[in-house]
Amino acid sequence: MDLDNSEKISKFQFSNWFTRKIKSMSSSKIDSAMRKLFTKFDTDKSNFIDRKEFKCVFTWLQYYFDAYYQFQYMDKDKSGTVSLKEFKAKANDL
Ligand SMILES: [Ca+2]
Ligand SMILES: [Ca+2]
Repeated sequence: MDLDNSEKISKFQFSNWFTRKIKSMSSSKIDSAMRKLFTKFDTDKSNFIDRKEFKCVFTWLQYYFDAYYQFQYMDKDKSGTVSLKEFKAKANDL
């Protein structure tokens, strides 16, 4: 994931990973995931996402990216999990 071995991952790496992740899912899985997401964001159940609702989509994506980014940052040894040691080491920086 951290292709250039820098401490942080770029948005480009993230979108690459995201695209690969999506591609590895079956289309029916993607379909149901998208449906779930859409329903979640379509708060007034109009079957459309309007501008106001889209703000939530954007916030969510931002949040998702930040969470992923922070995880990569904490997972020092790139094991895919954050150990208590890693957690403690980085918790103060958050
Ligand atoms: Ca709506
Ligand atoms: Ca780790």
